[in-house]
Amino acid sequence: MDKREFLKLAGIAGAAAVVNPKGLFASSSESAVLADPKAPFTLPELPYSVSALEPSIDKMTMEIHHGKHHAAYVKNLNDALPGTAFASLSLSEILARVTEKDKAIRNNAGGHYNHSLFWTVLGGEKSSPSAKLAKAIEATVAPWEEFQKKFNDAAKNQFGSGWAWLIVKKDKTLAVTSTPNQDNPLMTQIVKETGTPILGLDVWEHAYYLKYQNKRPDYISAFWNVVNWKEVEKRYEAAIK
Ligand code: MN3
Repeated sequence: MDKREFLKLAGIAGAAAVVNPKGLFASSSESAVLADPKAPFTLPELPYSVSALEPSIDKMTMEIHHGKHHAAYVKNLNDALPGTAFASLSLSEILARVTEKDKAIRNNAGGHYNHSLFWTVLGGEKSSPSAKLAKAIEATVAPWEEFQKKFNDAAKNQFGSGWAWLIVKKDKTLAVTSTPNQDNPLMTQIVKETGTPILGLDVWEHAYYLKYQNKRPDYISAFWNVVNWKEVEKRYEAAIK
């Protein structure tokens, strides 16, 4: 990144920090996925400063991951949509209808959705979910520690690039899954285990390599320090309605 781009990113981060000194959530970013936008898609602002997740997730990774990688998915999605049957659909409708043939839209709509969700489920302090969600996890997935191990294994064992998820299935029970690349559990034409994701972890190397290099398990453990359970609970409530 050149100096001007860096300053621009730093400026955005600075502005976010002023509005949100404690890393609390700005409603614009929070609603990026829940509001289910239509094209042209825009890069949601981070709901906290780029350094808010230090030391678990470092500032430079956040700058590049959000300002470059996520921005590229948004641009490429907007470029791929015109003239296709997906052009007038909302983001979740695109995910529900996309097939393996629609490569550019599959990858970039997935990339946009996944990262929009990811930023909002981060930014918390080391904590645990509310009694209601904790109970649901225990009842339908496993006791807490076993659930965490399952999620960690899903993240560790996702070969190459992809995501680990906690999803709410059609029958309202929860499940831990993973998807390759930028696939998402809402892609019902592509993914086997489908549902509404309420927590996701990006295990692409771009998400952790600057700080953790080849040590994906260390990044996965650090992730639990910054999960924003309030947001996960909000998504859970919306999914079981
Ligand atoms: Mn990523």
